[in-house]
Amino acid sequence: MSNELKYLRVSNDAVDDAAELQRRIADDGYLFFKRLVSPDKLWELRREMMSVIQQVGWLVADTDPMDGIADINMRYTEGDNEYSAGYAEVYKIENFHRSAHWPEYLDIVEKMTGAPVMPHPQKVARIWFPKYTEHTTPTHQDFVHFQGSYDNITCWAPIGDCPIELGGLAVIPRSHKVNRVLDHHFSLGAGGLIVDETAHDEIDPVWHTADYEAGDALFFPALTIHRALPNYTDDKLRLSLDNRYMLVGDNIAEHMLEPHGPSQLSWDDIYLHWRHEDLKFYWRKFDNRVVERDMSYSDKGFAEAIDLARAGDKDAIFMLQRSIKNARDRVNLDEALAVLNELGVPLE
Ligand SMILES: O=C(O)CCC(=O)C(=O)O
Ligand SMILES: [Fe+2]
Repeated sequence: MSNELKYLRVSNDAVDDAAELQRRIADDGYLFFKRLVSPDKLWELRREMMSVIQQVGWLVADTDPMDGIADINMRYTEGDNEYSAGYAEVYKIENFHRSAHWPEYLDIVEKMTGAPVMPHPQKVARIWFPKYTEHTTPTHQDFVHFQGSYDNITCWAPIGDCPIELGGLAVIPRSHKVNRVLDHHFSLGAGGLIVDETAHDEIDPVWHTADYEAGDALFFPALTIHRALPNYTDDKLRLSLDNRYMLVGDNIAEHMLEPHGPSQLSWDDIYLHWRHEDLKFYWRKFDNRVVERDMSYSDKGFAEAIDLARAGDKDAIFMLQRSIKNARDRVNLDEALAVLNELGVPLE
């Protein structure tokens, strides 16, 4: 592993010791387990998801879908309509949603929080193309995206093996101790918001990650600073889960009751061909407090992008072009168009 990256501490020795897990997550701001889930369950999920990914044309035809060999002419990401078209097919897979409810994940989140928990309705899969590194998920705290409560726990898990070069997740241990949401700024990467981890004296910006294997899982609360590593492989897709868990009865932001935005689907679209009923609208049985989504983080990012684009920043111009081309970020679309016209840059 390179000098800048250290290995995550493995907590398998404490899986049955709730008090110790609570101490470690409070101190380190994360918990990492090897093979928390039987790898076979992940391989099976991978087969199902990668087969759909091949059907939508993102894998090289006639290769084994398990190898995840990407057609690199098809590099798309969140925010592109082409990404949404493929992601929607993956997002309909019942077992993908069910995986967030696997008892292995739920039990350990209950132990580390010491309370009854449930998965957020919104599940997230990431399908990451190789050599598309400028779109890599930048350094951030999850609260700006998922909101609701600082007590939410994210679970990041590769669907298959994910060695460092495939671009897994990295965290800064103890960074949650800042105990507040830091200033995030415009970024081209997924989520669109970045924080400068070096700008805060309280944070020692040492990044920790792993050569992840199928079944491994990394958990962290909503204020822990993290990012994805770039996918430097020549031709491999990175496929992973990042799901969120909440304390039953806690606050949940309204958008987390909806399917993940890039899927562009409604729950009825998603449920159309499901074989079981138990997970359909399961959250309605729980008495959680729904709170309004706070748009200030993304609004600020967009306003910064407008200013940066005016100053000629290529990433910001690209983002504005993309939001016009995909014409669904209705927010501020007119402003984006005006800036590009002003600059005389083409819309694509
Ligand atoms: O997998 C990624 O690229 C981003 C994941 C992430 O930020 C998360 O799990 O919260
Ligand atoms: Fe995140």
